Amino acid sequence: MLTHEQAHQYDRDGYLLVPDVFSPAEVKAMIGAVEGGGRVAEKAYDMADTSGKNARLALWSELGDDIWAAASTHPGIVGTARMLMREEISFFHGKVILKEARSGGAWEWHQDYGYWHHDGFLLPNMLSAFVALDPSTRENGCLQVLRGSHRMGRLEHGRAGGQMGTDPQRIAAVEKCFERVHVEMTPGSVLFFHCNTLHTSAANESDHHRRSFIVCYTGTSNPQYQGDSFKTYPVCPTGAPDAVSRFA
Ligand SMILES: O=C(O)CCC(=O)C(=O)O
Repeated sequence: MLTHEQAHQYDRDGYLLVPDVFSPAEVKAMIGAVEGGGRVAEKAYDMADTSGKNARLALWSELGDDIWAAASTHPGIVGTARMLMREEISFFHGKVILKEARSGGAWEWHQDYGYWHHDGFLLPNMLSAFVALDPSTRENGCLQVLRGSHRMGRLEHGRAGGQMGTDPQRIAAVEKCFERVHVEMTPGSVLFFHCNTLHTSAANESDHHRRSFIVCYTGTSNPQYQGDSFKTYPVCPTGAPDAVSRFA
């Protein structure tokens, strides 16, 4: 159950870290699914950072019917996301980020709404839930956020390697005004962050993988403009609390 203080923190900071949403057994099952093929193997591709290293990810837009669907509908995530967004929510997409030991590339500074605005979403009432599958540390390239930066609204994004990033000059100025936080996470914890929160992560130079599952939601009332019509999304179902471990 989310406290009033946690909701306030999210509104103020643009992110909220919730420990131990998933048990060690559930994390082990998700790691098994990363290593065992299935959706992750089918969908994985590289995304070059500005140094030419590759951030690797597998992304899908269908909720599906596997361990990732169970994780995306986990009551600890869906219930919290719904309360943080103050409305009914819909599943937008899920992705596994494979930042592998010694090879995983960086993510350039960006806002998720920098991408999703171009997908036609009219409102920045969207959120990501980042689930740590390995310990996520400074050494292996944990997520970094600028605390409170969501309050600036959407910034312009341009090409940054194979990614989209915010203008480096603008970021240099913004960084002087907002605290940079390295979000170190234990496996099973979840970082909820607003779609306009600026975030980045460094390449993984360490000997330890940094893998994560990120599930993204949009407010069900958020219109997505597509050509001359609007796409609507069904309300995200809430699954059974133990659904993830059933895939172990
Ligand atoms: O996993 C990371 O380090 C960053 C991923 C990210 O920013 C994204 O998928 O938008």
